Amino acid sequence: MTEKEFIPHPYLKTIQSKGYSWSSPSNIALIKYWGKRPVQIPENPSISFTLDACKTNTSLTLSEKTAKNDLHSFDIFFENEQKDNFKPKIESFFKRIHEYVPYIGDYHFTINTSNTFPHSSGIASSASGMSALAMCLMSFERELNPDMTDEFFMKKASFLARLGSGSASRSIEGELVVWGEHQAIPGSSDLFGIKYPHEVHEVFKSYHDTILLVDKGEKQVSSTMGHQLMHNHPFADKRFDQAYTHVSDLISILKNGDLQGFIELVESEALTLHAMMLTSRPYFVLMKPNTLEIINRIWEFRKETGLHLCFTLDAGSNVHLLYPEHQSTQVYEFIKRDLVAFCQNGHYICDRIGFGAKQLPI
Ligand code: 2P0
Repeated sequence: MTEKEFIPHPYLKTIQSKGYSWSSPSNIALIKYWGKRPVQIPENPSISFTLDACKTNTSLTLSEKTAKNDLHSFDIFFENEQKDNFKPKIESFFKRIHEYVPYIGDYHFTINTSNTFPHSSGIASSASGMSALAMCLMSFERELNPDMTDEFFMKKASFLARLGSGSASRSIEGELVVWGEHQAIPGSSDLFGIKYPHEVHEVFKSYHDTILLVDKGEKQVSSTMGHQLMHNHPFADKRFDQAYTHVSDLISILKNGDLQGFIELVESEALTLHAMMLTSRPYFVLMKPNTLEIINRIWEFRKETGLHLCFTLDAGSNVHLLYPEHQSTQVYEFIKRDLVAFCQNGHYICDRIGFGAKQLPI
C-alpha cells in the first residue's frame, strides 16, 4: 500500500456532533525501533508485545464548526484537567494527518484522556495515547464512510498512529505486532503495523511483563532526540542490518518456543538500543545504577534457577521483566524478595501480553 491509498474519497454522510471512546494499550518492543526518516519511516523493522494493563483511555467528542477551514480547533483534558501544554503535540499530529483525515478541519474536538498507569512513572504514554486518538478518529471516519472494511480500519488507524508516534503504530492490535518492511513477514510495511502473521508457540501467548519503575523522573533526552542522533551515527548501518537479521531470527524462536534463544535476542536488543545512545554524539545514558543492579540480579537468578526470566529496556531506566506464565510464581517471589528494593518507592507494574485497542461506551 502507498500513502495515497489512505486519502479518503468524498464522504457519503455528514455528522453534526458525536463522540467516540477507545482504550489503547502500550507495547514493549522486542526488536527495537531506533532511527527514522521523514515522515516517521523506520530505519528498521521492529516487533513488539502488546501490553494489557498499561493503557490510555481517550474519548473524542466533536461538533461541527461554523467556519470550515484548515485550522484545527480542539481542547484537551488529561484526567479531567484542561492541559494546554499538550496542545502543540496534538496540533503537530493533526497537521501531519490532515491530508488523510481532511474532516478534522470541519469540527471542533474535545479530547479527554487518562492513563491506567501513573503519569510520572517513566512509562511513555505516546504509544497508547496516539493510538487511542487514532482509533477515535477512525471510528468517526467509519461513520462518514460506512463501507470501510475492518482490515482498512485497522491499517489506517495504525498508519495515523504512526504519524503521531512511531511506536504507536504497534498499539492497535495484539498480541505481537510488526512495524517496518521485512522480506520474511508478508504484508509488513513501513507505513503501519500488522499483526505478526507467523506461527507463535503457546508459551509466548501468555507472557508476563512486570515493569520495575527505577526512576519516575523526566528523562534528560527524549526519544525524538534519540532517533535524530541515529543520523550520522557511526554504527547506524550495522545496527539497522542487525535489527533486520534479528527479525528473521525471532521468527524461528517464536515458532519453536525457544526460550533460551528468546532471552539472548531480547536482552541483546535492549543493550544494543542503549549502546546506540552511549555511542551517539552527543552521547547520553538513560540507565541508572539500579537498572544495572537489576540486570545483574536477573543474570544471577537465571544461573541459580535455570528459569527463563529476561529483561528488556525502553528508552529510559525502567526494566521490563519478561517471563513465561508457568514460571510466574517463582519469578514473582524473586521480584518481591530481591528486586523491589531497586524500584523507586518500591513501585512496579504487573502487566502481560494483551490483545490491542478496545472501543468503550462513550
Ligand atoms: C521502540 N522506542 O521500538 C523504541 C525502543 C523506545 C525504545 O519507539 O519520535 O516515542 O514518537 O516516533 O515511538 C520510542 O520512540 O518515537 C520508541 P517517535 P517513539 O519502542
